[in-house]
Amino acid sequence: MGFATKAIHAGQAPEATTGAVTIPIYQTSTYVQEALGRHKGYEYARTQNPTRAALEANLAELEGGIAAHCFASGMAAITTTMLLLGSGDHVIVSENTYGGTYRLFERVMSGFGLRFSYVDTTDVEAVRAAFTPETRMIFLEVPTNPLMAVADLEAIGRLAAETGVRLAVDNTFLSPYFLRPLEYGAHLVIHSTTKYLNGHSDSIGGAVISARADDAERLGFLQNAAGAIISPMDAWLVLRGIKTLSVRMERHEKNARCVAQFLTEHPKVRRVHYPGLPQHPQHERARDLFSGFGGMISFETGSLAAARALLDNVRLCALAESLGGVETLICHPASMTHASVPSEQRDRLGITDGLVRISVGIEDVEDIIADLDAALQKV
Ligand code: P1T
Repeated sequence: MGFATKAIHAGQAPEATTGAVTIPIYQTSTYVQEALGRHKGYEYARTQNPTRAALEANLAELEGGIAAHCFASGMAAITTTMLLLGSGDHVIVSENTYGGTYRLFERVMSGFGLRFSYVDTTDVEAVRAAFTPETRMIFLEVPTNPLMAVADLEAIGRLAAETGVRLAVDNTFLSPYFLRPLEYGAHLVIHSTTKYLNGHSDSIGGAVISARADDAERLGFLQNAAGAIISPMDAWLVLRGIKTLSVRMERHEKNARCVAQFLTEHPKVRRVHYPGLPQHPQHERARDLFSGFGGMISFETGSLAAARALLDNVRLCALAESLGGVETLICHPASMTHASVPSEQRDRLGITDGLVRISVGIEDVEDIIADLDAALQKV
C-alpha cells in the first residue's frame, strides 16, 4: 500500500459496534471488568485507550516501526525517550536543536546524571570523535531547528550499527511523508505531533516510534509508569490530521520552494536556509535522503531592528511559535523558540538576532509572498 492509503487506513478499521468509519474518541478513565481478572484487554486509560492505540498503530506503520507510543507533547516524548537511559550515560546531540530540547537536556536531564555533547552532526567524523566509553545514544534533529542543517544520517546510521549505540531522530520537521529515519538505521523516531502530523494548530502531542522490540516494550512500560500520555481527544485530532498529511506536505513544500526562491532574490535578505536551494551546504545530501524538502525556512535579515520591522509588519503570516499548521507562522528564534539557548551558543551556531523562521502554510503562495514583500519594504 502507498503512503497516502496507509495514512488514511492504518490502525483504523471501522468500529466494531456501529461501523463508524472514524475511530471514536474513547473519553473514559476506566473500563468495567467482567469478573476479577477477566476483562477485554482494557483496564485503565493511562495504560490503554483505543483512540490512542489507533494513532499508535497508524504512526508505527507510517514510519515503518514495530510500535509507536504517544505522549502529551513532543517534549514528553523526548523526556520518556531519555528515561531509556540511566545515570552516567552519555548522549551525542545535534549542536542545533529545538531550544526546548536543549533546555530539557541541560537543565533537567543533566541533574539525573545524563551527560550531553553537542556536535556538528552534518559531519560523521565529529560524531565519531565525540564518542566516550559511556556513549549510549545519538540524538539527531533532521533538519535542525531553526538552521536547517542536514545530518549525515546514512553514515551516522552505519556508525550506530557498528558501535551498538541507539540512534534517535527527531523527524518533526519533515514528517514520515518526506523522511523515514528507520530506513537509515535509526532505532527510534520522535515527533512533536503538534506540528505537521496534526497539521491544524489545534493540538499538542508527541510520539516515539521504535524499531527494536526491547525499546518498544520498555517505552510501553515507561508510558504507563511515568504517565505522560496523549489525551483521547488529541489522539483523534492527530489521526484526523494524518489523513491529509500527504496532500498537505506536497503543498507546504511547493509553497516553501517559491517562498525560498523569493527570499533568495530579495535585496533585504542576506542568507536563506532551506535544504531545497542548490546553495544549501547539504543540498545534495537532502536530495538523497528526503523525498521532499519540507515547509520550513529560516533567513537572515542582518539585525534585530530589521527582524523586528519585518515581524511587526506582516499581516497574513502569524507571529507565533510552533510550525507545521496549514497557516503560515513566522517567528524570531533568538527571543522565542530558542531563548533558552545561551546567547554565546546562539551566536556561535548562527541563531542571530536577525534570524527569522517561517513555517510556510498552504495558503495561496502569491498571498504569502505579497505579505512578506510588503513587510520587507518596512525593513
Ligand atoms: O511543543 P512540543 O509538542 O512539546 O514539541 C517539542 C518539539 C520537539 N521537537 C522539535 C523539532 C520541535 O520543533 C518541537 C517544538 N517546536 C516549537 C514549538 C517551535 O516553534 O519550534
